[in-house]
Amino acid sequence: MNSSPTEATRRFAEIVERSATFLLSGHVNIDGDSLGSMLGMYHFLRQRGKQVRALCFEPLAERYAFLGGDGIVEVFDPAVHSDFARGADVFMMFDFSGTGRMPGLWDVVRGGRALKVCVDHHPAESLPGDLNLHVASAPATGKIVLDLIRALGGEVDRRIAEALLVAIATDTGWFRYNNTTAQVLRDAADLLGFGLDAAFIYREIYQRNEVPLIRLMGRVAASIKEELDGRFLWATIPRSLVEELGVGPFETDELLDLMRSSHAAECVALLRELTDGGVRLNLRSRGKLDVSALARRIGGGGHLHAGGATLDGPLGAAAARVVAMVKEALQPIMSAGLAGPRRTRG
Ligand SMILES: [Mn+2]
Repeated sequence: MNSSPTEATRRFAEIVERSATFLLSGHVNIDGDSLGSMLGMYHFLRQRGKQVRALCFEPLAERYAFLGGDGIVEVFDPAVHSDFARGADVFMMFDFSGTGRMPGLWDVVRGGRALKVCVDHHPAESLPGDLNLHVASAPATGKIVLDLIRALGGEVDRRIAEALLVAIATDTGWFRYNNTTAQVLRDAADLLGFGLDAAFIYREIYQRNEVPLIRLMGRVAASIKEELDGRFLWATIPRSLVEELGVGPFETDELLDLMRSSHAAECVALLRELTDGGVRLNLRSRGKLDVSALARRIGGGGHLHAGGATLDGPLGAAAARVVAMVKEALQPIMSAGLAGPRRTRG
């Protein structure tokens, strides 16, 4: 937060008290945390009788349809939303601080009268808000929102609980990543207590694969390259393969998880050729290598353990650049004996 967390929370409470209209925004390619934290705040503000609109930048994925966000979250359209954006009392952004990740919207908001509030947990060198509710230690932006609602004496109801559980569960990899603390599980237990069905939510979000995508994962897995004795694994997803197999829109988290399941891999990289000829890079690390720092060097960002960036094509050249960069960063860590295959116990 900009000052102390309690001071920032107090300022937010004042802002909610005196403001009537709120515009909320997720980031482009919205994920479970950005959407869940935004919807949690939406329902809380509506409880308080505020006028609220929530925006994203593409139709919501089917995996999040059960959250009921479809009738609430609107796809940003300058012709429809610019007047509201310019006239709103408060603008809030969830789970990101880079103003480039809300195409077209920041230019409208910046020129308007709204007080800007950034709610985020990603490491950032500078924050764009007039108030920044920034908690880098939070496991998810949804956790920041949960604490705000609690601090402001809001009533968590089933819809808020479901939205915030999705935010926290997705950002912790369904409670498997190392941001899963005892407090995370206590919060999740509280939220589940509102009558949520964890197995149903898991199925809705994670078990929606079409067979062509499973085939794609097989083909990509078969093509994985090993560097530095398997400490670094990487693979590419050419557009031609996606077309050949007839794969619809998809996310790459499962493939990254599969690659990261290797016992020796300290870092994995997946490069996906986009329809516009660009290349989306996703990096994952076990923690010795800060992949968000690497991603920032090439115009991206992320966390210590997960980073991403969009590069210029062609795919082969982008891959060569990334492989060279990761090897150069990983080599000294390995030579220092800090990373290596974990020994079998006994
Ligand atoms: Mn997040």
